[in-house]
Amino acid sequence: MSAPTSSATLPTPPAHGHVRVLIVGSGFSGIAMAIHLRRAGIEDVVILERAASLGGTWRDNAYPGCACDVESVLYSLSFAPNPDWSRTFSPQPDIRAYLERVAREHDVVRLIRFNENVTGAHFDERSTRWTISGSSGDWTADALVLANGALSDPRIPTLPGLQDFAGPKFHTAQWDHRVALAGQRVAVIGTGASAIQVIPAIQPLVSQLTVFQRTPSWVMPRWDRANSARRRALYRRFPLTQKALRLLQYVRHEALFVPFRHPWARRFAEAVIGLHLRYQVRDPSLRAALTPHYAIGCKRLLLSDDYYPAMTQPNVSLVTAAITRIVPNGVVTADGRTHDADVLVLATGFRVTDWLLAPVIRGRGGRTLADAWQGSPKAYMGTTVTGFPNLFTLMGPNTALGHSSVLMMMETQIRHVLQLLALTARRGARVAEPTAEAQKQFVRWMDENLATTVWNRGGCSSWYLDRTGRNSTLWPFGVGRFRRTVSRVRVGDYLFSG
Ligand code: N01
Repeated sequence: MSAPTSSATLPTPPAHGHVRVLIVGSGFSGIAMAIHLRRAGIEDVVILERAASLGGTWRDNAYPGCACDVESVLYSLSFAPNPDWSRTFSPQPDIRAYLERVAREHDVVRLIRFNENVTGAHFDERSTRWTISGSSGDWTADALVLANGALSDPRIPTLPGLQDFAGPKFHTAQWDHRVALAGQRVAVIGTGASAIQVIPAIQPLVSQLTVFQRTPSWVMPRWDRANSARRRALYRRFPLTQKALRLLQYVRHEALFVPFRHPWARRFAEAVIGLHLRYQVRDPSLRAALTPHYAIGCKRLLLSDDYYPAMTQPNVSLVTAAITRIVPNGVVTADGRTHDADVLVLATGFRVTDWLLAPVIRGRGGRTLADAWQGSPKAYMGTTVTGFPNLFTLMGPNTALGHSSVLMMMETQIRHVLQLLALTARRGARVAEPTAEAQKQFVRWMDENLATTVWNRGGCSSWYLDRTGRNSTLWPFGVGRFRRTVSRVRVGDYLFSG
């Protein structure tokens, strides 16, 4: 782990009152933002967290089998390498413990106000400050950082009869660990990233597992391994070895991006990854049902060594008929069959493009983010929004990736935020916001570069596209391009005032 930030005598922020920077959320983005602010000498910071502990998506997603699908050496904060990762792709408890440890070592836990749900925020043009309402009262802040994440609000499907199901039912992000699955008949709805981790983890326990698939996923091998004690000792003793591996992994992931942009490489990738399915699933009808009919990458490309083998087990059945309704004892499909179940697991994803805080964040003229976005989130460099001075959106519009670690994107955004805050102070101003023209041009550049990609044209529907049909989620290039584009603030693109 890295050397902690120097001073250990940070004052605890007031319960309410004024702070320089207020951060919403204590997941990876919120914690990293607070640490980087501290390192830049800005210690007057508070983090509002709606839950009772930190960790964001890695706190909430505690379903069996939950792990990161990016190698842990790459899925680490740049300033906090961890020689003790247990596996190549570490499981959720390790990732959550890592983030808690980093927060503790850098002394930012004391900045967090737990159980504080943000209910709204508005920018006061006279004082050039934000007023933020939490469940226990109000704060004011010079800058407001939204670090509340894209994968924090579960999408519960609107299936008729869902509320009538007689047994336990829960979303993967709200797993009920009190429910013993041993010997139960379990139905899993969904076959995305969460489902393919849950299914092999619970298959050996349950008596019957029925998997409801609407669209099959492309699944490539993960080649996950335990990190031996010797390997960990090597990383501890010679940190450069882990750094070199991180660099290698970074380059390999950047290469993974090629098939997403170039059809010839995509066809090659489809052929190679198709072999994984062919090798692991021998039954032709099951294999046919698991074969995707859209271009690889259109939906998130998944990694698993044990999903297909689990699907071939005698206690597992794959249902591809559409779900028509839920009844107290199971799931009814369009072919009229009732599939009995004692427990219902909703692996149905998240409300990624809905931005739940958008209707309650008010910028200049009282306009909300929801008004400004009209169902399609837009931000300059994914980070700042015209008409919303000193508002920062970590993991904001068009900053997600389908091929590498989003932590590198988020840390680049943080560099942008710090530079902009310093620049604002140097110019004797109080707030900064992108010009409408700069944001418009940036968004146009995103749209033009996404228009012909597999994410927009790959023949699937995915959560990358918002309800207007625009891809407001993904960055269309590699991580390196994001770093080069976003980490340096272009002064001419900003208006400074106050
Ligand atoms: O969600 P998803 P997820 N009836 O939206 C199906 C991250 N993540 O939780 O494809 C029937 O991918 C839906 O079907 P379809 C990662 O970024 C990361 O699995 O829409 N089915 C789909 O199969 C990931 O991409 C890790 O046709 C319904 C599934 O539910 C993101 O989280 C690990 C339905 C939803 O899949 C989301 O993954 C896990 C309905 N009414 C997750 N509604 C890491 O390792 C939905 N579905 C970092």
